Parts: sequence; C-alpha cells; structure tokens
Amino acid sequence: MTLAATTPRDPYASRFADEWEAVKREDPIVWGDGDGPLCRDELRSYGTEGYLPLDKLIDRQQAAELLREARRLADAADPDKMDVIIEPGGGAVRSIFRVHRTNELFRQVCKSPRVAGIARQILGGEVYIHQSRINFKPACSGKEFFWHSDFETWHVEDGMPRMRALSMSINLTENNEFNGPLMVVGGSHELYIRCVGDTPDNHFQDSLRRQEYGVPPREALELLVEAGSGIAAPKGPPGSATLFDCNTMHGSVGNLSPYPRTNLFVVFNSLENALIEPFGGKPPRPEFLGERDPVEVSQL
Ligand code: 6CS
Ligand code: FE
Repeated sequence: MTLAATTPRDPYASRFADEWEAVKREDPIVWGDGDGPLCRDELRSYGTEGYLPLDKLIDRQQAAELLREARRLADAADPDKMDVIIEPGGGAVRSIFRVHRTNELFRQVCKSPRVAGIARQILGGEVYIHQSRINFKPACSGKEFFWHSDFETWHVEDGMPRMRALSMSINLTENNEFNGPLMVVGGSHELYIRCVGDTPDNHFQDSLRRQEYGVPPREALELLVEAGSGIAAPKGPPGSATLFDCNTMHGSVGNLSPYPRTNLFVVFNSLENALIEPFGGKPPRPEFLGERDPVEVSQL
C-alpha cells in the first residue's frame, strides 16, 4: 500500500516539498447561475481570465469620501496595533486591516448592493468578508507586493478549504503605470502552484510587509505567463476596480510617483467555504487577517 492511499488528500497542499509544482484547479470559478449586477460577457471574461477590470464599481464621489476617510485613519493609526502595518524600513502606514468591522463608511461600501451583489453572483450564494484592508502605497516610498496567489496563503495559513473566494481591489486614487497598480496574470487561476519552504512561526508579522513564503519561483511565474494570457495591469480613475479570483497570481511594484496610490481591498468568501483548521498545521493567524466568525455580509 502506498502512503498516498492512506493519507487524506489535500488537493491544494503546499509548502511541504523541496520542489515547486503546478497542479490543475479542482474548483469552479463562477459558482453562481449568472444572475446579478455583472452582464454575461463580464462574467465570461472573469471566468476565462480570472480577473475583471470595472470602470466604475462605485461612484467617484463615494471614492473621494472613502479616500478622505482612509487618510484620516492613517493619520490617527497606532503603529503598535496588530492590524496596522508599517512599510518595510519603517515610517509610513502600508495597510490598515479589518475596516469593514471598524469603520462605518467602509462597512457600508462593503455591504452595498452592487459590491456584495457581484460577490454573490460569482460565488453562488451568500457571502461574508474574509478580510478587508486599505493599502496606502505612499508617494515615492510605497514598496512592492511580490507575486502570490492569495488562496495559497489562505489555505495553508488560515484554513480556507476550497477556491470559492474573490478579491475586489477598489481604486480610491487613480491607478496608473507610475504608482504601482495591481498586476495580474491572466488565466493563472486555472493552475495552483505548490510553493516550497516551511512556514515560519508568526509568518504574518513579516509577510504583510514583504512576503517570502508562499511565493512562486521565477520558473513557475514564467509557466503561468506562457500558459495564460500574460501580465496585465488594469488602470483606472477613483471608483474603478479590479475583481480577481482567489487563485489568480498577482503582485504590484513600488510607487515612484509623487502621490499615494490608495486602494481598498475586500475579500469575499462563500458562507459554505468558511475557515477550518489551517492546512499547514500551524495555529491560525489572527482574526483581522481571516474572519473565523463569519457574518453574512448583509448583516454587517
Ligand atoms: O496575508 C494575506 O492574507 C495576504 N497578504 C499577502 C502579502 N499575501 C497573501 C495575501 O494576499
Ligand atoms: Fe494578494
């Protein structure tokens, strides 16, 4: 008898071997029957590419109001709080987490009919917010986010069972080629990269500033770029957004422009895909990174 025959199989096991590996995704991408705010072509494109840019997810005025609120939160942020992340090298605020629970304006946008409705449409049923954050990317100094699949981290470190989650990156400032916009690899959601390396204890204390585990080697990135439709960096004004599947390979470079690039990230997960014990065998990360007490989004 082989070991594989007796070991419960985790299709998305990662960070256990010395070599990386690409395996096929085992889950649907669009789980719903199609009803919701997105039109058929948008839904089809999301399914094929693993991401979808939207010119206007929220209106410009609301984006401006959220940006003012984001700046106010950054100015008032206590750098010693766990959910406030400072840029590597110190100084400016890089991210503030869990704003859907701690701030009324951000709570409202997360549960608004269009935003939550799109999440329900793609994920096929009721959803909750697994994680939210503002990424500030300060002017001239905001550092990169290296390539990664969110799902790899959420599966290994948080215990997200299946690929039934998505992110919305909502642009509160313009995103352009100078300020480190989100980059996505089209079609990469179809393959899962098992990463190498043994996750250190309390990995999140470093990974949120600079991720080193759960990231693909150059060869894996090359495979994804060549198997899919290549790298895209959707740009847009305040209020535009990019939706992307939880397994879409993505990252962003630093901000060398003289203005901040500020985005709201909201991660929706299906209520049927709530977190269990982390698949990597370590204790779960704190709640601000992965909600362990899901509340249906309309009840927030
Ligand atoms: O840790 C998280 O949940 C998110 N942040 C990083 C830097 N990588 C994985 C995931 O996107
Ligand atoms: Fe990410």
